[in-house]
Amino acid sequence: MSLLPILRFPDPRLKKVAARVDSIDDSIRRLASDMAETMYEAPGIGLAATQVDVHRRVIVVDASETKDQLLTLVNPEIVEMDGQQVGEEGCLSVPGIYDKVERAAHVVVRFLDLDGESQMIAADGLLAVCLQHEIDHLQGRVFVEHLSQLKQVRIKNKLAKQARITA
Ligand code: GNR
Ligand code: NI
Repeated sequence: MSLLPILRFPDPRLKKVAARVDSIDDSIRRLASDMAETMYEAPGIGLAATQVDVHRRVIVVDASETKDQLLTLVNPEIVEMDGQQVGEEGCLSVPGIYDKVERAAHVVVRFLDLDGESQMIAADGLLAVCLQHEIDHLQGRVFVEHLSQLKQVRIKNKLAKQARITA
């Protein structure tokens, strides 16, 4: 078990498109376990492999109050989406920044579990938001890219200033 360092926006590595996993081996299981540990420690409700600079299609999520509903999804794919919801989002790669993003209200996601079995999950509310947010990361998209260009410039300036203060 180890904590993994999380890339910070606008690191260009956050733009990489992750490759699908074709065999679930011990390296994928170790990655998933380290990602879960990193997510809980942060703390966050989801984490995509992209954020820890591993460009494979693996995400972990736990949007439960009790933090005991870990889901590990390999090769997640949205197979159904409908409705809309707008919620305040944050991201471990964009610390201290929160803004409203429009997402589908309901999604059905197909994925492989760590035994390589095909599974489906239907989600709405925060879990649906989180799944869309994480699957975006695997495509190289960070939530701030859903915001206006002006807001993105302000966010980059704010993060650059924070980085100077903490340096
Ligand atoms: O911890 C997180 N909280 C969150 C809140 C609202 C919408 C999405 C998220 S995901 C985020 C963790 C993260 O950055 N995952 O990529
Ligand atoms: Ni994120």
